Amino acid sequence: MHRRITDKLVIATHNPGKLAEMKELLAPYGIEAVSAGELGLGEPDETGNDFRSNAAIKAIAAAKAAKLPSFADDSGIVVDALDGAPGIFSARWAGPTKDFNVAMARIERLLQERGSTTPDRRRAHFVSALCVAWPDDHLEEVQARVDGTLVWPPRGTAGFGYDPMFLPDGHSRTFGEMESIEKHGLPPLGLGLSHRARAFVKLAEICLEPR
Ligand code: ITT
Repeated sequence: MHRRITDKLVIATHNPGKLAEMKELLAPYGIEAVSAGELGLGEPDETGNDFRSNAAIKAIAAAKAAKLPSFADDSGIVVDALDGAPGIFSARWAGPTKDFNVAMARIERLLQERGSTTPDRRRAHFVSALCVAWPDDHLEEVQARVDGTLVWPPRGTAGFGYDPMFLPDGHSRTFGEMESIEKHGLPPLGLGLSHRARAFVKLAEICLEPR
């Protein structure tokens, strides 16, 4: 049985870009949200082998610490020509200073080394695994992806992480060139564009009611 989110929710992320998007996605549902940072919660080690298990690790740790239902996202970019890298290590490729210009340049260097210069050899997708965990161990889990092509040089200053390099299929502007509302691509603009918005639509279907 799925469980509805009815009361206060902890957003279990320390990434400000994600936090902003997760708050925007929740806004129409009238759920009071507080971030892990505001509650002073620590960051658990992400020891899982896939996005789904890392999202669960983060949501469960926050639910236990805050004694409240907690909402986590584990996400990343999967590059076909790099055998799926950086994948679950997407945050780590930015190093301790979280410099995504460095991480994007590393992807580009590796693509050049492999001769991946044409769009068909620069395919990638973002993945978002979302997990809501309750203190009594109940979990709700969903996952979604968005496919696209990697461009160089990066374009745009909106968004976060790898957004300036990612051109979603069917669009002429990168995520870095889109306002967050366009990146979400939710009605009336569409039925969900970004990996996170698409996963959120699935979560909303099973756990949320519009107010
Ligand atoms: P939390 O674990 O605290 O949520 P994090 O940044 O460490 O924050 P992840 O382990 O899930 O989160 O790493 C995901 C990385 O993938 C993130 O740091 C971004 O660089 C990248 N990423 C995920 N979603 C993205 C998006 O919508 N746009 C651009 N980059 C994204």
